[in-house]
Amino acid sequence: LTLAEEKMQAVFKATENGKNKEIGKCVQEALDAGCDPTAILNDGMIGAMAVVGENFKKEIIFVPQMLAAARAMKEGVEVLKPYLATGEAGSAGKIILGTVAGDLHDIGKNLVGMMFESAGFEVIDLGVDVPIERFIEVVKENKDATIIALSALLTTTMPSLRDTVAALLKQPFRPRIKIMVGGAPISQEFADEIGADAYTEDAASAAEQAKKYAE
Ligand code: B1M
Repeated sequence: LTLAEEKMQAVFKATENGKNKEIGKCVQEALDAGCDPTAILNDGMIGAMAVVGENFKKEIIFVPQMLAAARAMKEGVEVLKPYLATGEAGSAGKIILGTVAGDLHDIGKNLVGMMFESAGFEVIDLGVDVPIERFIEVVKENKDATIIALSALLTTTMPSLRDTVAALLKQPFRPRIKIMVGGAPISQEFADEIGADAYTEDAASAAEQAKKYAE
């Protein structure tokens, strides 16, 4: 193994094993060894999360370990952030972002928010488990917002995403708002079915799509 490969593996292991005190150092060392920041995110941390998810499904690990891995990933992303997000936030427009009601997963959403900011958007992040009424209230309050971005990570919260989109479509503010959706169980087909304006697979393509809307 080259030094870079070794450091990348250390990031993977620290994420998988939920080493939130060590991950920052691992990420920094991988950067110093010349690893590409996007590769550290995708192959290192997101790759490790896929293994964590698989091991959870097989009941090799349980919720506490999954939570620890999530914490470690968040710490790692903090170190990586300056290398991934380079743009100046605020000039491209305003986006309201959140994970739908019933769903507590926020790592993907946070990456999407980071990429939006990097693409020049101001992001109002409402967090996780966001009730439909809250989304509506915040869109009403922010008359200059042009995009609402919804994340859902569970097959069991796909109906919640559907309901949120349905409620947004009925609002008088609908014409000024584009509705973007995403998350692991979501597909283009599902997005079309529920009437969302756009589905994107990952954080980088979400930012690309938002930029197209802002043109
Ligand atoms: Co959860 N969980 N979890 N979990 N968890 C999954 C999602 C799961 C696939 C694991 C598995 O079984 N293999 C599974 C869902 C299965 C299903 O839906 N059928 C699952 C389950 C079952 C659960 C619980 C029900 C477990 C339980 O309690 N029995 C429970 C539900 C809690 C709830 O939400 N109500 C639960 C809880 C948790 C933790 C809280 C412990 C923790 C989350 C902590 C946190 O987020 N702060 C957690 C974790 C960490 C995971 C896994 C391991 C990792 C998720 C993650 O952060 N991935 C996950 C398995 C997996 O994903 N492989 C799993 C990394 C992240 C970067 O990817 O979020 O997919 P992701 O985001 C991607 C894209 O999806 C996309 O961009 C990102 C990449 O650039 N994207 C968008 C996301 N949002 C977007 C929005 C867009 C565009 C793109 O536009 C608006």
